[in-house]
Amino acid sequence: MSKPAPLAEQPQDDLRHDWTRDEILALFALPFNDLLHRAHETHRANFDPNAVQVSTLLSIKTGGCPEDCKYCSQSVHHNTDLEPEALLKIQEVLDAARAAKEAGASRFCMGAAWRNPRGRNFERVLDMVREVRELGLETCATLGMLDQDQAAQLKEAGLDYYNHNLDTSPEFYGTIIGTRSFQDRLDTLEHVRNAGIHVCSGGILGMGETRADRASFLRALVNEPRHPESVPINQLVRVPGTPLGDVAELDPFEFVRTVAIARILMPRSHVRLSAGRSEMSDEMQALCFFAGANSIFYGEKLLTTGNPDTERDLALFDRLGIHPV
Ligand code: SAM
Ligand code: DTB
Ligand code: SF4
Repeated sequence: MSKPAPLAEQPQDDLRHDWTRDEILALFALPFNDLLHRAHETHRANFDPNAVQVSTLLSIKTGGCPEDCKYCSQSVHHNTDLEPEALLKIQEVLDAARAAKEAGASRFCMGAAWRNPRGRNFERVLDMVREVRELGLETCATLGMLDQDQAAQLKEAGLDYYNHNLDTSPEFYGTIIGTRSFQDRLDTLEHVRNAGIHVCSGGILGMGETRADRASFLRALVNEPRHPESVPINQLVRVPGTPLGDVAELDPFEFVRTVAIARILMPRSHVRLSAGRSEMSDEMQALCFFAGANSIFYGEKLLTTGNPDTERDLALFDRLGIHPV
């Protein structure tokens, strides 16, 4: 039997890329049970409903970032307690990748607090990608903006996924980030797609955006030329010292609704229940899995903030009959 085409090349001709914001708002307006039922049916039709993909994150270069993203602990524009660190050595990254594999992760995601990668540091990241892949892990990186040539070099090194989030709606974007535009982000995603790397792109909920913004954010994702293969939905981690450090909490049901609608709009994408799980109850996470979330970040740390202990996650999987993949 011939090998199936890589995900990033599989046809999406049967999937919609022409959603309007009003159609998406109509999904938000459905009674909660009706919405969850529809999302779960979509989920079941496309995935094993009891399988959750697990990736482990490592911050390979921490803090000192010139960008001004208002949510971020790593921006030089904010006064957080974070100690900046230079780019890690390859050996340090490999040790962490081996440990992640032993703990059960199938993908290893390397994050750097850069506007964009450059020079020798980029060469070192290419080596990291090559060597992490040799350990038998899928590779993912999030390094900021990429040009076409950099995306091609990452593909050549064996990068499977590139994470670059739209973060929020085009309308709300400017209140959150001033140093790079929404279009810059779309351009990077185009370079990643052109290079044949799987796209991981999503955003953050709970930054003070409206429901209309959440609808418009999902619309921007789904109306891209291809649905991203992976869609991280982060709940804002409110970091003291950032401009969003004490923004009001989002209604948890609104978060679950957004996950459900991401599942309906992008039926074959992995929807990742990303940052913010430490603040979520087990019951809320279970609702998100029912609504169609089927991947998580696994391991005690995200990039600079906490994530549930692996024991808690494994116990939750066990209680729910979920198996990690
Ligand atoms: N510097 C690169 C960039 O921004 O493209 C890569 C790393 S950046 C930390 C990756 C993503 O993490 C951001 O786009 C944002 O969506 C998410 N993120 C960062 N800080 C967060 C926070 N406090 N709460 C939730 N998500 C956050
Ligand atoms: C994504 O969407 N979420 C991850 C990953 N992509 C790189 C990062 C979450 C960061 C949360 C805040 C922190 O730990 O610094
Ligand atoms: Fe820098 Fe990324 Fe944080 Fe923005 S989200 S400040 S680009 S590390």
